[in-house]
Amino acid sequence: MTDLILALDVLTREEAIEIAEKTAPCLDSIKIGYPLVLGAGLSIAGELAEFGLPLIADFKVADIPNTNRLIAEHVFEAGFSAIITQGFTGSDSVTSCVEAAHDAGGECYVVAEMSHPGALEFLSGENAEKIAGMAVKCNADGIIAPATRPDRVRKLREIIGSKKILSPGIGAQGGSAKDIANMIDGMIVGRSIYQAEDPAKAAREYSEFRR
Ligand code: FNU
Repeated sequence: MTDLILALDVLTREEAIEIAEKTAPCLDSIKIGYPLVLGAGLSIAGELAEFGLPLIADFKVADIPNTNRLIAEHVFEAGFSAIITQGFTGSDSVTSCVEAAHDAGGECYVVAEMSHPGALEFLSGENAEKIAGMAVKCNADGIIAPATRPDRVRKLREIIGSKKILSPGIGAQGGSAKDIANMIDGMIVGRSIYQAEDPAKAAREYSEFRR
């Protein structure tokens, strides 16, 4: 299964609800992070959860184990069903997030390699592969890997086996849904849907790449 995940990085509650209403029928889950939560408050999570889709918290948590756990507990209390954590902080910090997620009946995804060009400076190659291996050992539910670099997704898939890969970078960042969809478990698409003239139509078009 390749899900379609909307990255809902709009800045107000009104925009968020409007886009969610238009696109929800074509989505498998919604991902929000700092742009919307800082704009609309954490209560937006509960409101979006009412659409009945899993809600992913993209806070890229990157702290010591105790702080990671405190953040994760807030996230799941707020109505999220999954959390994204950075992996470069190491296995103790990642384990703390994974355990907090599983204790709450949720999931935890670890960023292995980011999708933007700057990721190549510190967060790719051998380091990304080490993070992917660690994510498996820490019992994470999956990793985040770049749709902008299908060759890297292929390499990271070899490391993580059947764990899930959620992949941002499709559309606005140059990645192609067609090229990547059959290699991953979730296509994360933001601007190409929520900034489209007709977001419902854009979501419908991306949903055709679901497997
Ligand atoms: P769009 N995102 C990303 N690359 O783009 N979480 C990563 O490596 C990563 C992410 C998020 O470009 C980004 O923050 F780990 O408008 C945004 O929310 O389609 C979304 O994925 C991509 O948005």
